[in-house]
Amino acid sequence: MGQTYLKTETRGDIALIGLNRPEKRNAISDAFVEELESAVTEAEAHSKAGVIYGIGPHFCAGLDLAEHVKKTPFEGVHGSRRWHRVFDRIQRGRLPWFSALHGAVVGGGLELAASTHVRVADTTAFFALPEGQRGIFVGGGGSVRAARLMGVARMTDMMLTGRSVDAKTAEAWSLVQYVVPQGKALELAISMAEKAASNAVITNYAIINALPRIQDMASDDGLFVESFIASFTATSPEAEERLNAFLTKKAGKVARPESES
Ligand code: 1HE
Repeated sequence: MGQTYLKTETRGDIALIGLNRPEKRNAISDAFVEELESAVTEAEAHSKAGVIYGIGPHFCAGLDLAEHVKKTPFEGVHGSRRWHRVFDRIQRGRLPWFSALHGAVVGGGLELAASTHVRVADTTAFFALPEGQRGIFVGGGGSVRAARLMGVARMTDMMLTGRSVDAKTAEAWSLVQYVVPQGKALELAISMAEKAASNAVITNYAIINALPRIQDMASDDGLFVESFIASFTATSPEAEERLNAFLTKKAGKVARPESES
């Protein structure tokens, strides 16, 4: 399939997906989200981790409002469910996804970022949920994912007041895990994706699929499920090989944090 809204490439084990509609600030239309789904499917077939980033001055301006004004209510439901399907494929699929964020990360752009597993913002990034001003609601999973990341009180504030928050605040709110100088987010996201790609595939799968589900369970249920996943991963041939590599001093030790070394 030819690419209209994305620029994709493979670098070793890493799939890079660039949102590539800069003239519309990477606003996401129906065709755009479908192209994203195809790119994720392709990445799952050939890569071990992925990075999503924005091309142009912003990461993503969210829903394509020009397309949205023309929708009937039922088309809107289908549209939202399509976003859910694609973003769920990212969050609970086969690959760990890293996002590199700069400029506007707003509305559906924030929902897309929230479906990735590790978010790296540069200092130009700003975060907002302008749905209140537009007379709409989040429809790309934000009420579940973004609310769980930052807490429902902060999300309620953002949606009611139109508050825009900077990268440092987003980090303090757990909306992003890293803040780096301007222009450095993609580099860090790629280097972390490379690290994740070197993990055991089964462990990565368990991390991205089990952790969010266990979060939704009662503690006792979560602990029970954890035991099965722990045993299933630890008894895999790959785990045996990796454990023996450590015991025979062929695998690296855990490093101290850089600031303390
Ligand atoms: C768009 C969109 C869009 C820009 N849909 N066309 N999202 C929003 O409410 C955010 C709306 N956008 C903005 O506030 C600003 O565009 C930005 C802060 C992101 C960037 O500002 P700037 O000065 O760099 O760009 P610009 O001049 O505002 O926009 C450039 C063009 O992109 C312009 O079109 P042009 O034909 O006049 O050149 C804009 O109209 C166009 N554009 N954003 C369509 N979003 C699943 S539910 C999710 C719900 C939501 O995502 S709600 C939030 C929607």
